[in-house]
Amino acid sequence: MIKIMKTKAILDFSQDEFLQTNKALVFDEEIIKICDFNKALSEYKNAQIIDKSEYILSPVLCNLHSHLEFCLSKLYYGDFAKWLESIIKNREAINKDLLSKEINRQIEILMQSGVGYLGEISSFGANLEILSNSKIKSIIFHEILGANDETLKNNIKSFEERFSRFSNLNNHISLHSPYSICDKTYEYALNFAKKNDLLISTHFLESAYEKEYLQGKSNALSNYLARFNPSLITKDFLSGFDDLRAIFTHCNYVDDFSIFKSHHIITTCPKSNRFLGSRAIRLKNLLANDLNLSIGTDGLSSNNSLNMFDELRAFIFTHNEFELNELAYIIYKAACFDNSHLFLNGLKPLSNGAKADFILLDDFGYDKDNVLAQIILRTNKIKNMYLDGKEII
Ligand code: MCF
Ligand code: FE
Repeated sequence: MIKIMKTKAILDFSQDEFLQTNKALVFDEEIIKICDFNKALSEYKNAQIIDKSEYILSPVLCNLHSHLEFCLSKLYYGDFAKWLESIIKNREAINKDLLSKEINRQIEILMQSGVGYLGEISSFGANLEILSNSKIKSIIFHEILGANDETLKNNIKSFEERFSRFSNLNNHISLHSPYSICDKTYEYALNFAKKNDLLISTHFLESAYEKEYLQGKSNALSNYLARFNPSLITKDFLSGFDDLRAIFTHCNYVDDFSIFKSHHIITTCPKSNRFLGSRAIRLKNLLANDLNLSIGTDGLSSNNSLNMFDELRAFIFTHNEFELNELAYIIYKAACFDNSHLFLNGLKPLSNGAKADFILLDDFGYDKDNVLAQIILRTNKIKNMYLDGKEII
């Protein structure tokens, strides 16, 4: 059945005038169009009318990097090397039932904060069944790592089993990071991505320790990693990613972003970076290279909340090199528009034929120049979420 939703305004980032006031959205399972309410009424006489004229309609938010499996981990914050040691120690001691309950609770928190699209790293498969039954739309990045040939051999078996466990999931790959792999792990992951035409996600230059380690220097990270008998990769880490649909998370210690290709996506997790003792991403350099920015919460393993509005607020506080309203536009658009094609078969959010996935937000009564900053600063929960044209919140 066709529905006409009357709104206060629609945030349509395909337009320079992104704030489309007093518009209606016409949709069924998919978006039909955005137009004036009266025009919609006369064109679709039998449509169901939904009055949301007090609210602002926005595409759903996309959190492109999370680790729900680590949501019970109690870890050391403030120093990346100590944090890594604490997460590896903590891995064994997680109760399965408690973990499943908490993953479900955290998905609810994500959705209540507007997240309809989730890029989820799966390290050991504890999130798979839950996400295969969840209403949230997810891309699963199955993780592979292995610091030497022997470890890789064992890890491949588990990776391939996890990868094909749920065929209804949107299964892709994550190569963990440059410091947790050897040449064979790197080749295996990149070939697997190429062969199966997959998205590939990886953590890259997150900490100063990592950068030094890759330069062959010794520090607290290299001292800790030594116990895994690692063989450093001999290739330039980025060289194999040129033709891949790759997502690089963190990149805090990249200065020159021309090392990436224009189809690459860079995800930043502002709170995680602050909590693990890293500097913030050089956002001006990233934007100067016209790269696609995306935003992630990371897991509760390096955060205190998976509420996406908490993350957007933290973004504003950690990037005071930008004027407030300018930054609000960049990050809100990054969160709800720039990467959503990954979940929409390549279509843009709210465009004709795209799935009718959107949220309704309180209107705080500010004009166009200020509306996004106010939404980011004042929103804790959304009013409604529609996925595939159905109200689910
Ligand atoms: O993004 C953060 C920090 N950087 C790297 N890894 C993780 C993050 N949050 C969770 N992780 C996981 C990662 O997926 O920690 C483990 C991996 O499984 C560390 S290496 C065994
Ligand atoms: Fe991560």
